[in-house]
Amino acid sequence: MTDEISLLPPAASSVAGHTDALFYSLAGFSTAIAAALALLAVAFCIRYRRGSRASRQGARRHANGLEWAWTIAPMTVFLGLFAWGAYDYARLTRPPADAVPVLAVAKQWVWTLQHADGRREINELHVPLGRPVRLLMTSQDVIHSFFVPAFRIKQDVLPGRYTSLWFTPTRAGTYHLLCAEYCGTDHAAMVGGIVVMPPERFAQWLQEGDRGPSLARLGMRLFRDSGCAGCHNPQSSVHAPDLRQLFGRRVFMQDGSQRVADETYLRDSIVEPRKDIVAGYEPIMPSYAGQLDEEQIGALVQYLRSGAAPEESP
Ligand code: HEC
Ligand SMILES: [Cu+2]
Repeated sequence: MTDEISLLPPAASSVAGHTDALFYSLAGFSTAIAAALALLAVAFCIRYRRGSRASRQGARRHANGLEWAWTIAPMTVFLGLFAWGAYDYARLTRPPADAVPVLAVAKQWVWTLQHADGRREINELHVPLGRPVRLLMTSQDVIHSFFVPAFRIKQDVLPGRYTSLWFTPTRAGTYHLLCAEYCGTDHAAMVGGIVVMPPERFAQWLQEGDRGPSLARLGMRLFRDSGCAGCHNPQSSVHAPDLRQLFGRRVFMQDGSQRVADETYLRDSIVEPRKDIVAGYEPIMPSYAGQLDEEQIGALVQYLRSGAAPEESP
């Protein structure tokens, strides 16, 4: 990292430049308008102070043109800034399809990060340079917030649901990972690092160290061992939906509503099966709340997301 003095930390992600441009523009316009108003106020105070000789002749009570101009001009500028911000924000919510998935579980006061291929990390996340990474995040206790200043990204991490965040790192190096939501006594110590490495080094790094089974594979085992397969296998005699290719599809509920089978929907189906009953089925699925931890639920979700192939692949 640089030791030069600067207003913001280094810009190390693909969105950082856009965010900075917006920030500086907003700061620039606000400063310009505040300065103009202050200058005018001071100038008029001096020019028309009591006892000054400045002419008061011909003062108009109302200037329509001026009123319109100073209402519409700033409104246009600030609506423009709003549109610009909304455009950037929308881009932040749409991860590229080829993003590398990582499961992040926050708890007081650590970050647990799990790569799809099974490598697990605490308070540190290794990522490949130039490749988009998508975090699927949840909390085991209170609200936390995943904040990487150098990437200009921040997202709350909530118990009981998934939020996500994506970024493409554009500079190798190590960057601060902070929790940006006061989450208890050791909140200030809930810090870590994002290590951005060239893709070849990253591939090598993934092979090293202790690795568990991949998330999808762990999910597949849980699917078998927790009894899901007993009902959901296509061969099962229980009348339960086939979960293969469910991910991303539109699902019809008994009450006539529709849901898209995204990660949060899958999570809800496992933890609160009574919340949304799929049309045409009996509400016989037991809740797994309290029986599976967030990592296990994350693994099941990853398995269902990957298409829920019943065979164990190597
Ligand atoms: C006793 C049988 C049974 C077991 C065990 C069971 N389910 Fe279900 N599941 C069902 C039925 C029936 C439905 C459809 C009714 C509903 O929505 O609750 C369902 C619905 C679902 C849905 C929503 C499906 C859709 O088409 O939208 C998902 C996802 C799901 N289950 C996953 C799981 C997972 C994962 C497990 C294991 C942790 C599991 N189920 C265990 C019977 C079961
Ligand atoms: Cu926290």
